[in-house]
Amino acid sequence: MRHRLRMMVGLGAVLAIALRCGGSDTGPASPASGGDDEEGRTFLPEGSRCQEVVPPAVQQAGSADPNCTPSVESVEADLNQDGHMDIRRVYLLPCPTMLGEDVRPEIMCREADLNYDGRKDIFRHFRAGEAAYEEQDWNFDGVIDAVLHFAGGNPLSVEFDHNGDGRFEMQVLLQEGNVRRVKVDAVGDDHYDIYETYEIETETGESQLISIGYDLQGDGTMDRLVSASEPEGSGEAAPPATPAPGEE
Ligand SMILES: [Ca+2]
Ligand SMILES: [Ca+2]
Ligand SMILES: [Ca+2]
Ligand SMILES: [Ca+2]
Repeated sequence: MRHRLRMMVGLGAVLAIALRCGGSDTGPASPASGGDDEEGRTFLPEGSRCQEVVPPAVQQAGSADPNCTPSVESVEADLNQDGHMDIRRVYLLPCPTMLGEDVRPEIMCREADLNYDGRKDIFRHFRAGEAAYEEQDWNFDGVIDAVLHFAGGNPLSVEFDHNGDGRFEMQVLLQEGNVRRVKVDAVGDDHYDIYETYEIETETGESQLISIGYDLQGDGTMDRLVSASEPEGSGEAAPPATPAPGEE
C-alpha cells in the first residue's frame, strides 16, 4: 500500500479519471507504459501513504440501513495539468446510524505531490474527520523527514529525522503553535541527550529559551542544566544538575 504503483499512460485516460471524481474507484486503470508522458518526462511512482480502508470501528458500528456498507472513495486532481495526479483525498462514506444523523463523506487522508515529480511528498491523516498526524518529505527523496502530530485538531509536536535513517532524533513540543520544548538525540542511541525549555513571552507571544539540560551519560537522566540567563562559563561554572519537570 505504501508504494502502490500507479502509472499513467495517455492524457485521455488521465482526463477521464479526473472527470469521474466522485466515482467509487478513481484508481488509474492503465498501468502499462512505465509512467512517461508524451514529452518523455519520467514521473516517479506515486508513493502513496493514504490507505483506502474502512476503519474497523466504523465497520463494527453497523448501520440502520441493512443495504448499506461503509466504503471509502478517493478523489484525485491534476493541479498543474501535466497529466499526472498531484493531490489525492480519501473519504469515508459512512452509513445512516440509528440516530438518523446526516450521512456525509468524512475526510480520512489527504496527500499531495508538491514538486510535481509524480511522487507524493506530504500526507495528512485524519481520525473521525479531525487531523491526527501529517508526514512530510521536505527534500522530495521519498523518505519522510518530519511527522507533525495533532491533538484536538491543533499541532502538538513535531518529530524530525534529519539523516533519513527512519529514526527521529529531534522532537519539538508545541503550545498554541509556539515551541515549548526541544529534545535532541545527539548521539543516536534513541535517548534524548539535550533538552531545551522555552517560555512564551506574554507581550510578544514568542518563545524564549529558558534553559538547556544535558544527559551526558546517556542514561535518560539529565546531568546538567544551564539557564539561558546565566551564561555557561568554562570549567565547572554551571549550576548543579536540576531535573526538568517530568524528568528524574
Ligand atoms: Ca500534475
Ligand atoms: Ca514529489
Ligand atoms: Ca526526505
Ligand atoms: Ca534519524
